Amino acid sequence: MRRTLLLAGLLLLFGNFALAGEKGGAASAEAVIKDPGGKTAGTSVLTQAAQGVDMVVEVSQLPPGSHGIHVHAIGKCDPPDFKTAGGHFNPHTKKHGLKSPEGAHTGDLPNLVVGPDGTGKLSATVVGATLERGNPASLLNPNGTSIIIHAKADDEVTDPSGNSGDRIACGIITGK
Ligand SMILES: [Cu+2]
Repeated sequence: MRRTLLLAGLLLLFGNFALAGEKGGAASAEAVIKDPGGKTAGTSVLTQAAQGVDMVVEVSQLPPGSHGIHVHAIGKCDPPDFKTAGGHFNPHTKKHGLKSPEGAHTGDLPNLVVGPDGTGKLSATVVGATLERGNPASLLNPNGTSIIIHAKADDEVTDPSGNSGDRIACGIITGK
């Protein structure tokens, strides 16, 4: 009798885990970031957090300096201009800029700083986003999303893109 109960309990537990996995979608995601020539310029790992999605981006072989970096609204990275990635991911219809009084876009992030050796790392949270599929704020929504790195720094206030210039690298965010 006790063994039967234990077995039933275990089945219930595993059943719930399986259900949570399906309903909640991926708990993590990744992106391979490529330059306009199709060469890998970096990677990103994204994990679900309480306030949004934690994101770590590591790049190499990029021009030194500060670069605007955002989550864009479409999961497409067609070279060479990466325009197919669309505008910034903005499910809550705010204005651009972490310093804007009417901001920010969910996809807005602090600038990525690339050192003299061409490498850089950014750890940030995509506040208000989720990896839960079926949620309008999901980075894994049916249109997909992408990470874009720009030629210039984002001034963090000018709508819609912070004067950050051309798109120099792009990576499609995919669930694991
Ligand atoms: Cu951008």
